[in-house]
Amino acid sequence: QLSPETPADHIFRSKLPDIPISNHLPLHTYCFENLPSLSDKPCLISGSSGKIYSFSETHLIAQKTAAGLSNLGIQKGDAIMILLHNCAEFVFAFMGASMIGAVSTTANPFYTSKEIFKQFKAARAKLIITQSQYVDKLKDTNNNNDGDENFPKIGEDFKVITIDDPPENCLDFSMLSEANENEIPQVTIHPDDPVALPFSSGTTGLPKGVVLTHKSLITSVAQQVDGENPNLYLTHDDVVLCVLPLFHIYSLNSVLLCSLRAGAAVLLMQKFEIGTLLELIQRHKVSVAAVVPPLVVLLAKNPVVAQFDLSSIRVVLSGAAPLGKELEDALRGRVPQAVLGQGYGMTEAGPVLSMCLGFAKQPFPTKSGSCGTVVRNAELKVIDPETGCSLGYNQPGEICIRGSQIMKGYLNDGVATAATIDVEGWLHTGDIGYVDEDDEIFIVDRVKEIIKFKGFQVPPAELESLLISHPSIADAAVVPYVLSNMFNSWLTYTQFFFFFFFSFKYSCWIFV
Ligand code: 4UU
Repeated sequence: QLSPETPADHIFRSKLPDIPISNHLPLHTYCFENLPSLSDKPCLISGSSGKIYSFSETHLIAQKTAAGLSNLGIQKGDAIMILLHNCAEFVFAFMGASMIGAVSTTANPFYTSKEIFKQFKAARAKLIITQSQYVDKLKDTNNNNDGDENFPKIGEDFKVITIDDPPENCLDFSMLSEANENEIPQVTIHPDDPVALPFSSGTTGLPKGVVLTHKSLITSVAQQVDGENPNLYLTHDDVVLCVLPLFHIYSLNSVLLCSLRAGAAVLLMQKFEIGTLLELIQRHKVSVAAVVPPLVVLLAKNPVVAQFDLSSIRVVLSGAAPLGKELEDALRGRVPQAVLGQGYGMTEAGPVLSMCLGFAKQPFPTKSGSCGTVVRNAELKVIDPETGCSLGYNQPGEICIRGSQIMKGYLNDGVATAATIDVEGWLHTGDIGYVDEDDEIFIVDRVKEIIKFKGFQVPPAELESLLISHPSIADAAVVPYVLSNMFNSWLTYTQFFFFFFFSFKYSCWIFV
């Protein structure tokens, strides 16, 4: 509903018609809705071991994991932390938690002890699922946490489960995956209950918990893969590359959840190595590759790529950072048979705002450099950052999105939520872009603080607070500075000016 002050809002919509979305269901029920017709089809393929889990096996182990989590005392509304690289156990844990109405907060296993516990405490998590090699970071040793007396202790204050041989006081993942699936407690899940809690700093400040509900994630997945003409057409015969980390919402949503829903197989790669990646693409005939621009650089420019057969790839989806036309053209030379395009996402937006319509079942022509068209069942507007007035075609301004897919809000942070989602339900992205006359979105700049490195968020506020905790540092400002492609885009031009501005103001430079 429009308020009287904004009668002339120019709202952009998808070229695809709206569809009915089953967002009254719990996420796991929605994702496995087509299980009867998929049962023996490959669902998860482990890149390292070659082990294949069918859809029915994946569903059953997720159910067992749900029962196992419940046996360990995890109840509806509780949070668990998944601190894993891509592996089948990640999927069992995430879906298992959903089945008992619990929430998964996902984190990078490479985080420092401090980073992990900041998120762990903010999420009030009760349990961590990880690998034995990271357990040392979960102990109060090596002054990890400045001698904090309230530092939580493994086994006493929280449980640690490892997917390999458990160290002292930790439990083996088989405690979960071999539990009796008939012991899953009966829970009623409301569409507005949280299911995922990724952390993001959004447009400003430190990382905050982003509350994504069953409804938001189902809506986002449906916007991509449901309907007679899905925006991202995935079939039962597709093998989707999962090299981007599942702890980030891009891979969790657009790779894992979309593939589960659409009945495509997911090829899980635990860690990135170019030779192994190419070998796996060739061996498993990967047909859909979700990537980020630094990976596009490798695929487009690394000479080793020419030695592999990549002819199975029919779709390359790039997202999380800008992809220049030159790079896209260079990649086209390597995979001439594939449709290349972008998705544009933001954790808080559920995350997908727009997706290339060249990926649709009945595709539309698209331009390189575009981030796609706004997803269906959603509204997008571009506003003048000064006046807040909505702008028409080809006029750059702040991109805002509205729809059932966006986050419920930041965890326990009403102020930050109100600064991001306005009273009319518009989520303000902090990205500057425009929509051209063919409804394609182009991002040209950012008005938010966040720096992105290899598609990952680097919140300047976090580095600044770390710097000023040093007794000899009075104040600090962290700005991005990309030497190699400084003159390639308007984005980096702006960064360049910022860099000079701060260089004069402060005498200490941090390069990100
Ligand atoms: C220019 O990066 C993400 C999510 C990305 C995503 C998800 C599902 C991409 C495709 C997909 O299918 O989330 P965050 O929260 O880590 O970072 C959000 C920010 C955006 O606000 C924007 O500044 O990352 C930037 N960004 C992009 N920038 C994301 N995608 C793009 C893009 N081009 N394609």
